[in-house]
Amino acid sequence: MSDDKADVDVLVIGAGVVGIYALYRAVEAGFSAVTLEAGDGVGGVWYWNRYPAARFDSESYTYGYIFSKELFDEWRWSEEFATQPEIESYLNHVVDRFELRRHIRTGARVVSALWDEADNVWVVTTAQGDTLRARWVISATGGLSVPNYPDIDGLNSFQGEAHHTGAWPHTPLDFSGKRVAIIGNGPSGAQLLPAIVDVVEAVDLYQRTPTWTTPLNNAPIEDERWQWLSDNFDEIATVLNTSPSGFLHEPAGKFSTDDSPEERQAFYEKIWKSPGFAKLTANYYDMTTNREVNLEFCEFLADKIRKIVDDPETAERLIPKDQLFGAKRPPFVADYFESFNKPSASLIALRETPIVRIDARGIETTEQHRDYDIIVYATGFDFGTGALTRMGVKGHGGLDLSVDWVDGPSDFGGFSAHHMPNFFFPGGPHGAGGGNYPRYSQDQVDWIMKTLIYAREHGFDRFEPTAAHQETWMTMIETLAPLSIFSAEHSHYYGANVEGKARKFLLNPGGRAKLHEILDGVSATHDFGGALSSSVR
Ligand code: NA7
Repeated sequence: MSDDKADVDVLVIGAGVVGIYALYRAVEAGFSAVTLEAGDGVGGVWYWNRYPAARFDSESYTYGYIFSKELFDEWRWSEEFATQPEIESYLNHVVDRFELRRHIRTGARVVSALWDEADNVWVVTTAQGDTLRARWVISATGGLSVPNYPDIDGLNSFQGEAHHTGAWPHTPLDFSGKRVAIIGNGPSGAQLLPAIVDVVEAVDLYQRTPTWTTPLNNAPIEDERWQWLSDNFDEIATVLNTSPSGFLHEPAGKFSTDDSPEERQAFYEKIWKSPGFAKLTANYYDMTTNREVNLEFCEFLADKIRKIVDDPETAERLIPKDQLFGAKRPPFVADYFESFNKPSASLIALRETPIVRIDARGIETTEQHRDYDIIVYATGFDFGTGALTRMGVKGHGGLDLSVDWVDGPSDFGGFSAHHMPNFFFPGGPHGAGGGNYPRYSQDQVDWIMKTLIYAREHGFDRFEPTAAHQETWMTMIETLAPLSIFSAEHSHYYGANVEGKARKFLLNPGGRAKLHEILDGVSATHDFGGALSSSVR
């Protein structure tokens, strides 16, 4: 019992990468803490996304936690980019290693969170009807946690197996000899296709918008590499904690104009062979700001696709025609384009032949009907706001967060909102910048936890960003959003993939630098510019 009004000091919602970290920090700081997790196990996206070949495309040791050198040393990742089972094991290991499991209640989906003004607590209720009263709520419910299903006529009439990549069954699906449809070619669909193409009878990839998929360039982590990582932990942690991207990739250190046209082609070849996100973070400085340079790189990538894919018509359909590299979140996957050379794989270009309906047997496009045993929806998520607006959150005066955000989210720091006192949502809308998600969320959790500790020490029990704080933050977002590389308005970063969702930029275009600048400004005064107050009058 935290006090006579609250059952618990800190209530964390979600036991994914961010929630586990928030719980660890809360317990470490001496707060009483409970986590409510909807799934029957911990891991968040790494619990739900268990489709074949689901894996990191950030390097394992840069995505994993870096708050403990002991943890870093004792968990040896097998690959530069680990697969889902290994990641889920890792997160379970962390929970046990730091004795967090006793704080976590799984199978506890939050269905309402009501601010009780009189008692200065949140009253949080689960689907089972359990209620907890918490002084502070940290909703680590994830940016990519609510699956988005396409709005297709007859979707529920299919009689075969149908699964979303983000809500994959625990019993492994047997693809051998099956006729399979994959709808969607983002990172999830692109990972799945090469993993099943050799065992299925047939697999059709339904592509709406082509993507600039590039090779992941994964590798096992050999002893020597592991030793180097361990020996250099402090330097690595410093880079991950301070670099704009939260990655280790060595910057190119030059602009495109520093190289001749021939040198640029050689450089692009090197980039093609580099790991994961290095294609963005280690590319020319002006790759993300100079359209001509970006188009030149796109032409290089288009040539790669033409060389890889045997059928010229399929190759042309796979090449994005009006999309800069990085404007949509690019998949980094091995053997994606190569898969289309297998006799079992076909590409169905939905811009030419849209889906008309799904029926009991399969999918009908304007061109033909195809029968399937399995349909996979790799159609992404209700990004950023999906979980928060479905949780029945009501703040000051019963203000419903889903109503307040009907035109898109307004927030402060990507983790708090005016009218929602004592309610934090690290990793939420405007939380991530163009970089390594856990590193951004870690910054937010650290600031939240510092604030809670400060509040405890200085007699405050309320935190609510003022309207002015929120305006400063949102002005930054709106001013910089058009300059962001992720500014393709048709992407999920604008909410464009969800039918009826307001179009609003959902990342932090100012990155870590702006986040810290604005947070430091707020915490510079004793009461955080009026954000901190006491309910005791
Ligand atoms: P993404 O990246 O959002 O990709 C979803 C894919 O599904 C994308 O190709 C979409 O096409 C496609 N999609 C969505 N709705 C439809 C409909 N109605 N019809 C056809 N195709 C559709 O999700 P992922 O799961 O692949 O990746 C999510 C995150 O995981 C990613 O950001 C990384 O952080 C890792 P579109 O491009 O919208 O035309």
